[in-house]
Parts: sequence; structure tokens; C-alpha cells
Amino acid sequence: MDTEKKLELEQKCQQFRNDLIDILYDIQTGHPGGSLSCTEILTTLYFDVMNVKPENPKWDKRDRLILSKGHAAPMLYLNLAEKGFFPKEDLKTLRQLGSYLQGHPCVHKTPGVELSTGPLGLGLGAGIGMALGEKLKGNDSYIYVILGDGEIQEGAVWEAAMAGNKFKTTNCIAILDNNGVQLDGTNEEIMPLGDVGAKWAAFGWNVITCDGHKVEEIEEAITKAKAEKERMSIIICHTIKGKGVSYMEGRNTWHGKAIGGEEYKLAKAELGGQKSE
Ligand SMILES: Cc1ncc(C[n+]2csc(CCOP(=O)(O)OP(=O)(O)O)c2C)c(N)n1
Ligand SMILES: [Mg+2]
Repeated sequence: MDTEKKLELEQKCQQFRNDLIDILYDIQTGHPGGSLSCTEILTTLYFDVMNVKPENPKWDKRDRLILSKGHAAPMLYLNLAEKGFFPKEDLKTLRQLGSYLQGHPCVHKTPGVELSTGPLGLGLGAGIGMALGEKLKGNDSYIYVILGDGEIQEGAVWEAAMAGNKFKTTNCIAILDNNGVQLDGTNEEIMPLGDVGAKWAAFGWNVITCDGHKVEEIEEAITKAKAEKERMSIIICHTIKGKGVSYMEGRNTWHGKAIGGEEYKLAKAELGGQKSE
């Protein structure tokens, strides 16, 4: 990745973090922690890696993104709006009754959303199925599935892990937002995952690790994953839940909580942003 691209992506991430705080403060609901954690992952995918056509969201040869940790929907919507899938002004209708921007992604309502998610554990299986479909059609598109680390405590994830290697759907790449924290506590407190990389490797997967807040590392990891044609690949991104807002970082209490007035001011000061119009 050249310096110019890196800078462009970093600026977008900063803007998205600012806009996220504005929107979630305005609506007094939503999930800040998990959205801030996968900001660089989503932004690198949409603005450097994926082949999509916002003017034709169902274009047959498009790459697809499944946000399996569906509660991070606000950060997905910020990316989709910036990309041009729908007007940015609609972002303020997030989580409102009747809005097409619901609290969790809905494939039937929102342009650019590929799978309805929210119930955790289902995205990888669906992604592998989509990847198989694309292979059968002779399309060389990729399916990217973003998983949460708490999410992978779900048994269905490991069924999908086995299926992926059976069907050799290497056009499906898993990306783990490995922030160490879930809703009610740390993973260690709720359900220890042990050596996550060793677990995926034991299921036959090619394991790649990177800093999930460094856009250039994410891009490099995706390039490596694409080059692997025999084994399924998972990119384990080391991330911080709530990244960018000091009092949210690493805290499960900011998984899904309304932002107060003083908290809003502090977050905006730290992110250095004005409110977008
Ligand atoms: C099957 C299922 N069980 C429980 C929940 C409630 N829930 C929503 S998010 C979450 C924690 C997820 O943690 P993680 O996957 O680590 O996400 P992140 O830290 O990236 O926000 C839980 C338990 C759910 N949505 N689906
Ligand atoms: Mg987590």
C-alpha cells in the first residue's frame, strides 16, 4: 500500500469514528465498542480491496462482505454511505422505526448489505455457501466474513470451519476482530478461547495475524490470504474494543450503551473532530 492510500484510509477511519460518536450520541442507543474495533478492517475492505458497484449493488460479479458480528452495523453503514450505496443524510435515521438502517444489518432493506446478521455464529457458514455458489457460477469474486471473538464461541462457527476445508472455498476469507472482549466481560472471564490461532490451524486453516488498526497490515494480510489456494484462510486481527475513545477502550461496558453529554464532549475532543453536517 502506498503512503497516499494509507493516509486516505486513515483519514476516513478518523472521520468514521467521529461520525459514529455523533450519530450514536444523537440517537442515544447503539453499539460503539464493536464498531470502533472493526473500523480499519471495514474501511480497508471497502476502500482498498473490494470490487463493488454502489450504483448496481446486486452486480453479479461483486465481492461480498458479511458482517457476522452484526451489532457493528453503524460502522458498516458509515462505509456504505461513504461508498455511495445510499445518502449520508439517512445515517441519522439509524435504529429508528421504519428506517432502512436498522440496529443490525438487513439484506432486504439496505443496499450493500449481503446478509442479515445479529444472531451471532451464522455468517461464516453463509459466507462459505455464497463462496461455493460463486465458484459454481465461475465468478472469481471473494466473500469476506468479519467475525467477533466472542462470536466464535458459537458451535456453528466450527461446523463452518470444517465445511470450508471440505469444499475448499478459498474465495471466502474469514477476518477475526480479536479484541479480547465480548458483551458481559472479557472472553477470558466468559468463555476462554485459549490459543485461537492454534484452534483454527487444527481445523486445517491457514492462519494469518496482523494489527487490526493498521490499514497497511490488513491489506497485506488479505493479499496473503488470497494467495493461499489450498487451505481456507483466517486473518486474526489484533484489535481494541472501543479503539480511539480512551474511556471505551477494552471495556465491555461500552459494548452497547448510550453516550452521555460529558462523555460525548470527551470523545469528540479525543477524536479531534467537528460534527459533520
Ligand atoms: C446467538 C447470539 N447470542 C448472544 C447475542 C447477544 N450478543 C450480541 S453482541 C455479543 C457479544 C459479542 O462479542 P464479540 O463477538 O467479541 O463482538 P465485539 O467484541 O467485536 O463487539 C452478544 C453476546 C447474539 N447477538 N447472538
Ligand atoms: Mg470481541
